[in-house]
Amino acid sequence: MISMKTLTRFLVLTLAVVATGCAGPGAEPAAKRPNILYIMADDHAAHALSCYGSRINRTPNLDRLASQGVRFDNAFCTNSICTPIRAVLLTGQYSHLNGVMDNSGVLPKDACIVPMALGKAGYQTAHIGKWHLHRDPTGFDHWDILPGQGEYHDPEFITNGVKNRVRGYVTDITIDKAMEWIGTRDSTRPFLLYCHLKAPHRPWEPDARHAAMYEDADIPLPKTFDDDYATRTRAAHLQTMTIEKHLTKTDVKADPPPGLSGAALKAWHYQRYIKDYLRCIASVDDNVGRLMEFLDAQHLADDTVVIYTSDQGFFLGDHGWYDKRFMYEESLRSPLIVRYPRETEPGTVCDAMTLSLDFAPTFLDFAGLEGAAAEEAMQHELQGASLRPLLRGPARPPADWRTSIYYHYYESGEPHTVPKHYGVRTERYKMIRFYELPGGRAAQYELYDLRSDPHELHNLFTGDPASPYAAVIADLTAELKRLRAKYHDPTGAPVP
Ligand SMILES: [Ca+2]
Repeated sequence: MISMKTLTRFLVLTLAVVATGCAGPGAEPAAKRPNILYIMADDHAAHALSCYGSRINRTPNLDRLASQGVRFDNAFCTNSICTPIRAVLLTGQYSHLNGVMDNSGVLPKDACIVPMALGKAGYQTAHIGKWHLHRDPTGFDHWDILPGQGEYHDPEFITNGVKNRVRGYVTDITIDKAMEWIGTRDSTRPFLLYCHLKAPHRPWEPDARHAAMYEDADIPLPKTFDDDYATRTRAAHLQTMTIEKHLTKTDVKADPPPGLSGAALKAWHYQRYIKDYLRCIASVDDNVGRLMEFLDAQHLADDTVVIYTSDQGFFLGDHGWYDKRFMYEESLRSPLIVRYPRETEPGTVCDAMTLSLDFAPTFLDFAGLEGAAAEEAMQHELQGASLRPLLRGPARPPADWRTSIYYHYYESGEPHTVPKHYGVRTERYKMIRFYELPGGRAAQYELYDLRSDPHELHNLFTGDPASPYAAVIADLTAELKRLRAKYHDPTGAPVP
């Protein structure tokens, strides 16, 4: 027997789907809902923000934002690479469900994405900056994107379908465009703005204002710069993303001094790369400060949820690498700062584990759509959880908050040759399974005790049933199976 309420809901839903391809509850004049300003950098590692304890740079504007809101210390991605994370962000689903598994993935045209649901709920929506989903945006009131990876200097944009070139530096321009859109929006309705920065993505081209930073001093080397991968599986030996051998002249922008070799050449590569990376971040930090001043001047700070994050982390010479992809901490972890004065306490630190999946339900939650209503509006299962219960601090997550995370990476080929892998991380342990190694090799595991080995230098995995880690491995294997079932992931070799 179908109740009248259920029937009505079904009819409303069906009509909405027919009309728009994406359901929603219609404009809701309910309690005042906040604006959402989501600022996402590209490849900005958490250990390159001073509020996360950076040893190599200062980020005063981002630090200030963190001091005014919540700093999440365990924010993780689900697949450490650019395009897939953008699809996770918009759909709230893992790569195997949203269809964008690697950087060549195209977001399906009929995908129901967050701006569609928030648009139906009465929000104005815009996407400004890097997009990288290989087709034009859909579902936004306004979009102004960098084609492909975008350019640092005098970049081309596509503004609501029209190509144009803008003189200047990409981070400045992206923030200018964000301010212009906010300044000219319909101020009677809340907004959702995705502001996606190109920086500090490769090839790390700084602007003139920051080009001379760090000129007179070397940046300290990371502790694991000379990791020899002694206890690791084949995967760490096979990759092609080393500071020593795989940075190109475009990356380092000069020929090395004659006669330099070995450790000295590796250190020279590192300095060339990391200084430009940090110079790009200095511009990001300045521009976030500029955007926050603008919000203050527009009297929008109290009613706007400001989020600063990165699509994933990055190796800053850690383990001798640049780039990301691996499930190791530097690449898995993102900075995540949320400020919303009506709900966050200044200076809160939250150590609950969050995932890229959580942004979609969070935005829907702020728009008044929770749980089943959020999934109804999106027309599919949302696999993450709203971060809103974590915002009020001090940091005790709800009793049912996740105690483990699941990760799956797919882009095994060139240019960086990181084999496909999935894994599970708990508060203390991480187990990774490289299930598809070249040459038909059998799958290999790595196990790390993050409490005693935070840099993941000592692989503890063993098949020996008498090992002191046998029980930990059995538990993590069971958890990995449980998570693959929970998230409906049939891709990759099954866990034996
Ligand atoms: Ca990225």
